[in-house]
Amino acid sequence: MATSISEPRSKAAIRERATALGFDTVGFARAALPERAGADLAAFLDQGLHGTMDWLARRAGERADPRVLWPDARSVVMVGANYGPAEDPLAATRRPRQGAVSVYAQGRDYHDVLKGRLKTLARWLAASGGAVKVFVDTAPVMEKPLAEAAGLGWQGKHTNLVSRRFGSWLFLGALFTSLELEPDAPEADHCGTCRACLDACPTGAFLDERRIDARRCVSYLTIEHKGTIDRALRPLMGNRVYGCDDCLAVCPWNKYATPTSEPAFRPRPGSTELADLAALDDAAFRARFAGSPAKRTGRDRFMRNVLIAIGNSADAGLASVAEARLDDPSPLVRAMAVWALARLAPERAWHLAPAHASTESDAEARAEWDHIPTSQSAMPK
Ligand code: B12
Ligand code: SF4
Ligand code: SF4
Repeated sequence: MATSISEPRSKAAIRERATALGFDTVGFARAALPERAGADLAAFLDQGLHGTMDWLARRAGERADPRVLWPDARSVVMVGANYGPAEDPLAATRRPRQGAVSVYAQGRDYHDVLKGRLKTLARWLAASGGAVKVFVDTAPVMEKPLAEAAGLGWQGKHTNLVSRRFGSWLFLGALFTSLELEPDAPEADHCGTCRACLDACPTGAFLDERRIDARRCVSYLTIEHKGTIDRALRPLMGNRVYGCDDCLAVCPWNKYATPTSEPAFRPRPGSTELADLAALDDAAFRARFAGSPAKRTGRDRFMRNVLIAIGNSADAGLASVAEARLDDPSPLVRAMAVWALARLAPERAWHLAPAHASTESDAEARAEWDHIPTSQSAMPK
């Protein structure tokens, strides 16, 4: 049943409390989405643009309507946390001997940081009546259209929320409540004729304005996708080993952004040299990325990404690093090591192919060996 708001849980008090907890922007929306959001989600899923992210399809009804997810919900408090980088993220994509880790994954896991704060806010709110639930990223909630409705920003042509104050760099979180709170005015679209983000995508993942084919997005490929990566896409990924920021980084609204003041979101120390990353075994990977979003892929998928970056480095000095992974316990890693070696030192790969191909037990890793020409004259010069 809906509850009426009474002091001290006014919007001003909620905003003040959320700000004191470290959120940089706060807005209010009804617990409802424009019909378009559900229709767009259905079209996205019908066209298979979500790839293997079956979890997006599984609870689409709840995603498209907050009241299906939680019938008591009346209002949504949307919060944003600024994770603005101190350095242009594109600079990292121009250092081929290093792996570029996207800005959101360089610090502590934002899920933990935001959820902890939202839970504190929720306890405070619930203490004087009204039920509450909090969500960050992983629940079936469409956070971007809700944030747009709450006035935090608008969904730019790259589909992410853009803020006039923080540019592309806001993490989003949602607090659903049974309280009736006056919604804020939605933010208008300020993209105009700009299309910088659409043109910046290294893999051509945008079908149109605000329509993304996630299967081509480097963020999906490096984080969500489990197996080997399409041969045609590998060269386009450059040195991006975890996520991608290109479409976010080129947005002109970033000129108003400021580096985050939250220590948890600042880059953690640790080498990003590809040679060092490629040397991580399971235990070293866990130690290096404990508490970071990057731990999500696990060592083998991360190593797949590192080997693709090595293959794209055009640095023959890294060929021995790829060769050292040819006998890795993970077939996925072995497969990408073959690809990387063949890109950097085709002759060496050709010499090793007969022995390895005949003993390789994994079909996908063997298929990578099979791509190496059998005749030396067919080798690239
Ligand atoms: C699935 C997902 C992904 C997938 C799919 C991306 C996507 N755009 O959907 C992948 C793995 C590729 C991904 C990548 C990234 N993600 Co992500 N992701 C999500 C997640 C879990 C769900 C998003 C979703 O519902 N997608 C479904 C599709 C249908 O939604 P959509 O693209 O927004 O589609 C809308 C538009 O098409 C839109 N639309 C709006 N106006 C108009 C107008 C017209 C004319 C049309 C045609 C359509 C249209 O309608 C649809 C619904 O509103 C959210 C968290 C959450 N629970 O919301 C985080 C989230 C969106 N991701 C986030 C981030 C940070 C990223 C990355 C930047 C990470 C990185 N650096 O690598 C990249 C950015 C890639 C990109 N350009 O989108 C943040 C974004 C914060 C923000 N400021 O917007 C979120 C909100 C997580 C969080 N809590 O902070 N992500
Ligand atoms: S995150 Fe990178 S790959 Fe994905 S849509 Fe944006 S620019 Fe393209
Ligand atoms: S880069 Fe341009 S088109 Fe893309 S979100 Fe920013 S303002 Fe909009």
